[in-house]
Amino acid sequence: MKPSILLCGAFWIMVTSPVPAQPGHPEEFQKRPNIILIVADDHARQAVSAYDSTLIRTPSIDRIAEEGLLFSNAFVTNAICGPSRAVMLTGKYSHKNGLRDNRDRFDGDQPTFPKFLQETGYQTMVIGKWHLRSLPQGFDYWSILPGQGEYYNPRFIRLGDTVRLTGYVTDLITDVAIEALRARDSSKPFCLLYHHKAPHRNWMPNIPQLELFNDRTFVPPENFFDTYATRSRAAAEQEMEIGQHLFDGFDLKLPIEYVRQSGRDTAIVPGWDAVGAWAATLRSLTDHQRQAWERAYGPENMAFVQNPPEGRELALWKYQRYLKDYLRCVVSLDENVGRLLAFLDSEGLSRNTLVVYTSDQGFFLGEHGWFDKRFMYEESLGIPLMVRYPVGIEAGSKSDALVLNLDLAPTILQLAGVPIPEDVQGKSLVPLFQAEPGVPWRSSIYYHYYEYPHGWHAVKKHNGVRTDRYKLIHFYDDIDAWELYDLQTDPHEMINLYEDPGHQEVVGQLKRELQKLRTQLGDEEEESETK
Ligand SMILES: [Ca+2]
Repeated sequence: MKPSILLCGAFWIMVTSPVPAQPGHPEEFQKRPNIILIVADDHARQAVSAYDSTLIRTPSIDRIAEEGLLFSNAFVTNAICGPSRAVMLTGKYSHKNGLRDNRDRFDGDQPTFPKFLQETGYQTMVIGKWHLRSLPQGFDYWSILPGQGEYYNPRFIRLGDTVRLTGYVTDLITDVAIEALRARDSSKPFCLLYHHKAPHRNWMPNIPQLELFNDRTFVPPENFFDTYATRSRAAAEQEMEIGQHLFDGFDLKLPIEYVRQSGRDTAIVPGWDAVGAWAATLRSLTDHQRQAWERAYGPENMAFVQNPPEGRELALWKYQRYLKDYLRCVVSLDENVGRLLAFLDSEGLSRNTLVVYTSDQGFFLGEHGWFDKRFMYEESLGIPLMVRYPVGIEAGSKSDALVLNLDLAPTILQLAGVPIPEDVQGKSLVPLFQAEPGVPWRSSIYYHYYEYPHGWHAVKKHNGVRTDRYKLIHFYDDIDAWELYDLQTDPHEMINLYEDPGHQEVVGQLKRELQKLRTQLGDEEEESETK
């Protein structure tokens, strides 16, 4: 065990915090903090105004950063849903926690941070998205969405019993979370995993947001019509283009009769009944909900059906519909985060509660022409990450350290005063809570994506390394291709420099770094899988 992690969190805060102790409240420095881990699903940094206010304002989420610490270089180790959640729970890479892709089932018998907290006196709860196939372990209370969950009138599995609630999923997850906090055992610190479905596909907004942005036309990213020149065929061979791979019904909400007649949706993902899924979703709405939807989408849908755009115009039409629905879901998410923060204020809990906001990965909002995630490119690799902990973090702090979702478990354990097990691969972020220069930190991150050829969107297996300036990616399996990007001169990753004579030294350094990380982290399986 490393010496630094023997320090209990509360003690560490007492000895190193530059935040002065509040007169009359010395006891709060002795307390174990409450913990709330907010995880959105597929929430891109481009849609969090603390990072970028071009598309949208997210005042409640931003509040966490304004009153705490914003990480500008936070990433995932494997940009896909279930695997990222498993990484957060265990502090271990996918090859160690066993959940490499969404097909795998999480082995709930393994150690997780909620289990350690529960064993050491925390009241532990998980509410909302879970998506790990096995049921939660290590929680005193849980109420989770089955699988991907539903936006309207969703089912929850509450301590093993399935119940269906009427309403909108983001509101309901918040209602259940606040209810659970009200009913908590206040003699114990609590740890709440507050996990949203939004803004995951199929981006169904809540009724109050259905017509939001109707008067706006969003400007697509400059590389929306990317031709994938200079890159390996991995980029060109994906199946996640807004222009081609969104379902007309399930994703774009075009009328079901039109979708049935065109027959296009049935060919996009063979074996998945996209039309049936959309019809079932519409049937699950109440009369009131269906009428609101008809009012909101009806006129624009009618105009589309009467005169369908083609070619580039069609791709741009899809981009507007996709992005607006995505952002509408984010607005509701932001409002509900605001509700939870207001509840903490009203209960006097804000000061001694660590609040973390993040997403299970980033997302493409039209960059390279795409939706979805998976690639090691910046938009899906990067995540929003901000932490608020007034006892130990000065408001308005910022960090550009290379941090990972892998680091959340050890961070939470340290703050809770629980020794971090030696086999945890993440690093506690607590040393970064104080804006002191010279904190020893990692200079590169390691990434590995596995879901190919099974699974959706045809993104090839790849691993890679990213430093503060460069990124080297190796696509393997039915391909053997390398890509190198200079993020300083090419932040949108359009120019693959792998073959560039001027970059061979960098290539060599990064290959050595990649090999070093794979050895250190015990991830040597790639060769045996390469065909
Ligand atoms: Ca996700």
